[in-house]
Amino acid sequence: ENLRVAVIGAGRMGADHIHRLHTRIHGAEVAAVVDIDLDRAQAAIAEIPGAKAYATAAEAYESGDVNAVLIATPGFLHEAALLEALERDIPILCEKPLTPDAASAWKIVEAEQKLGRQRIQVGFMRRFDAEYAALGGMVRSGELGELLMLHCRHRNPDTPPGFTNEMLINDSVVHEFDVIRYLTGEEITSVQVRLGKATSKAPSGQHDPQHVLIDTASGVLVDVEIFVNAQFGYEVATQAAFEDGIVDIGADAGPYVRRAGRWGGQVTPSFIERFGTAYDVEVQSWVDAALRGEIGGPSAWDGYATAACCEAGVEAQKSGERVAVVLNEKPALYAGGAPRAA
Ligand code: ISE
Repeated sequence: ENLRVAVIGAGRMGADHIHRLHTRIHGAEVAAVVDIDLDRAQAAIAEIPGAKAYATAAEAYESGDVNAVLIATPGFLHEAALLEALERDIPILCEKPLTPDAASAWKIVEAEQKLGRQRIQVGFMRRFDAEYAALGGMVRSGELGELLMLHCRHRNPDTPPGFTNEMLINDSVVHEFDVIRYLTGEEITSVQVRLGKATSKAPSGQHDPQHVLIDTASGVLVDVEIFVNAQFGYEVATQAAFEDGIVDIGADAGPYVRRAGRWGGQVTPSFIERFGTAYDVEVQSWVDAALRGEIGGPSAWDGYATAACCEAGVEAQKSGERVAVVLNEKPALYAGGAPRAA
């Protein structure tokens, strides 16, 4: 039978996933949307006959119409939503971060272990981006020799209301933490954050940009420019330095236009456009695996490991010191590692 999905959170990401599930994903349908703002919930399912809006997840689960859940609320609300979903023992796709810190993420890992099988896939969609997947293949094939360094640029035009200084790390750089683990196949061992001259375009409380220095277990040197009030548009790009070559991904694409004595093209406006196809591949991978009783991407362990990196990063923001990332023992449930994107 198809997945009948309850989408929790009808904000920008939830509404985009609802549209995706309804129009592009096969094997699943939107049965319910959950949001405390019922008007927003209703608006998100206006085009979906039969879908119902609820103020709480419990009501959606009790309706009997739901056999899977996509959690798209802000990260600080994920712990309660995940524990409630695990109680129902149904397939779960949880938008990143799993939770914002290591202790709460570990609670989720323990709860899933108690269930005895993996139900949680975490929404690190970059693993499903064609260029990141291809770069991962080059690392694994060894065709360019050993990977030595990664230079990451993560630029957002601006931030939504309530975006805190800590969220530069646990909501934005969290993607780099996961994709570094995915590309290298290793854990991250330390994080350092450098603060310099700040843009006047940042809302109060944010120090933007920041330069994040990251080491992996084998010593791959990573630097991340996180710049979330960059104004010009959205850019997520990575340059990988191997022993025998350099690989750049994330360059602007699209028509090169010459008109009225000028040339140019369009910069992607947001992650919705930059990673639209990656989200489609990610959600389809989740649905296909869930219909087999499996997960189709990053696991709760990946969510925990990145949460531990985020915690170290937030500490490093404050101290200016290089902070070690300390992980609990990886439970046997996750021994096989996250399935790799096709
Ligand atoms: C946002 O939540 C995302 O997931 C985007 O991919 C990322 O670029 C942005 O910085 C995050 O806040």
